[in-house]
Amino acid sequence: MKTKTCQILSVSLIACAITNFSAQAGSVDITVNDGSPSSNYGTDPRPGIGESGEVEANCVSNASWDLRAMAFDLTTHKLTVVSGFNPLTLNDGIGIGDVFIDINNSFTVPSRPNLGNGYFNYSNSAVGYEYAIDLIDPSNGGLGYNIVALSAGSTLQSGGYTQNALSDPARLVASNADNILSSGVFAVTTKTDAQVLADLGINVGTNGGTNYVFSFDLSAASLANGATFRLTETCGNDLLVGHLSASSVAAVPETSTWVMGFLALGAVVFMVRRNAGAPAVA
Ligand SMILES: [Ca+2]
Ligand SMILES: [Ca+2]
Ligand SMILES: [Ca+2]
Ligand SMILES: [Ca+2]
Repeated sequence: MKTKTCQILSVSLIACAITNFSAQAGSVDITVNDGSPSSNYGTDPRPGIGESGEVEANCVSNASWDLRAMAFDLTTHKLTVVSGFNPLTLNDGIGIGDVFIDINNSFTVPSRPNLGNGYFNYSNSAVGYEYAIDLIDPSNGGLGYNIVALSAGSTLQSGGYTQNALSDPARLVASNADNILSSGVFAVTTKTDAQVLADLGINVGTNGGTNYVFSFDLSAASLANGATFRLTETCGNDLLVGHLSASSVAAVPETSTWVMGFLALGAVVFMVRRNAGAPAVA
C-alpha cells in the first residue's frame, strides 16, 4: 500500500513538473497599447492592444511602417520583435530606431524643443531609461547590436518630426556615458501572419505585408522587477511598446529552484524503489 501511495505521489510530482515546464517555456506576447493617438489601416485581434494594423496618428499608414508586436521569453530572456517595417533597409530614407528599456517606471516623454522638424538630442536624465539595445545600423548591412546600460548623461536622439513627439526618443547616440554589457548579432526571418501565430503564439491578425521577426538576448540586463520596452522608426512613424510584469518574471523559478525540485523528485523515486522491495504495510 505504501509502495502504491509513493508511486502515485511520484507520478503526480513528475506530471506537475512537466506541466509547469511547458507552461513556462517559450515566449509570451508582451505588447501593450502604445498610449499614443493612432491611425489604423487594419485590425488588431488582440483586445485593447491596437498595435497591429496601426501606426501613429497622421503618419504613413500601411504594413511597411507597422511595428506589430513584442514577445519575451522568460527562460532565455530574449526579446522578439514582429514588424511590418523591414529593419534591414531604409523605407523612404528612414531606418529602424533603437529599443529603449525602463525598469523602474520612471520614463517620461522628453520635451521637444520648439524648433520644428529635425533631429534633436535629449539627456537621458530627462527621459529615465536604464538600458538600450543599440542596433548597429542594420539598414547599411550591419547586423550587430549592443546591450547598453545607460546613465543620466547618456544622449538620446529624437525622431525627425514634431508631430511624432510622443514616439521620442528614437535612437541612442552612443558615447562614453554608456556601458556596453554584451553584444550580439541579430538575424531577421520573415513569417506569414499564420507562422507568427504558430511559431510565437502571437495573433497579429491579417494586415498584409511581410512580418520581419528579430530577437535580442537580454540576459545581461537586470529585468527581475519587470520592464517596459519602446521601439520606433527614426521618424517616429509607429511606436511599439511592450511591458514585462514583475510577477511574470518572478513566476519562472531560478535554476537553483529547479535543481531542488529534481532532487526532491529523485528522493521520491528512491523511496519508491526501496519500498518496492519491502513488505507491504496493511
Ligand atoms: Ca498609437
Ligand atoms: Ca503598429
Ligand atoms: Ca527608468
Ligand atoms: Ca503604435
